Amino acid sequence: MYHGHPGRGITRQDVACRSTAGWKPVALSMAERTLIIIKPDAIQRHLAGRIIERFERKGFKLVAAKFTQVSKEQASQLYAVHRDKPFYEDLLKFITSAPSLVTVFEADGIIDMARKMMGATFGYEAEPGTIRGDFSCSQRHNLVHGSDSSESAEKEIKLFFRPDEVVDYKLANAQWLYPVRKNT
Ligand code: RTP
Ligand code: MG
Repeated sequence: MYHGHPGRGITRQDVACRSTAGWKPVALSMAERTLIIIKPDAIQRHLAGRIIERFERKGFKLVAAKFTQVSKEQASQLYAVHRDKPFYEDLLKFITSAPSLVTVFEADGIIDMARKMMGATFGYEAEPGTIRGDFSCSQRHNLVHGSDSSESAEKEIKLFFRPDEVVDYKLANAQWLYPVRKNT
């Protein structure tokens, strides 16, 4: 029986199964994934390492990374939902203007956790303690992108990575990072 994040389907790496001995963890290979882009402003401001460090420290598992300049085609698909917004053209110009570090991280419930860690969209509104709140005052130059739903994550990861570029491996310390969540 699954005891992961509510409403997300079977996505976590460690799930609980009932046996005669009670609940015990069982390994599953597909935890939730998200596309995190360390945007051009973060690279230019030498903040990539500090941003990655926050996600690593939280316990997210890095499963893919690519240092690349986002193409117009990739950007238009990434931000397709904003096609009709007044800031769309400038947003595309910014995200394609210089290299980004495109990554995929994995953890149960990662999409919500990563968005919280990133903070509100505009740097000047983001709470201190969040990435944008600590390092950005800007509306557009907000350092980091994170998928906003599992459907978006699936599409966005495919925009940047072939399936064999997302690496499936075992984290040696998973048992310390991801204790089984039980029904409360
Ligand atoms: P992202 O997609 O980059 O992770 O950011 P987000 O979900 O927090 O924000 P979203 O609403 O998806 O907006 C995408 C990017 O567009 C720029 N933006 N400019 N009114 C404006 O000028 C405006 N609104 C949004 C930001 O760079 C934002 O990250
Ligand atoms: Mg967005």
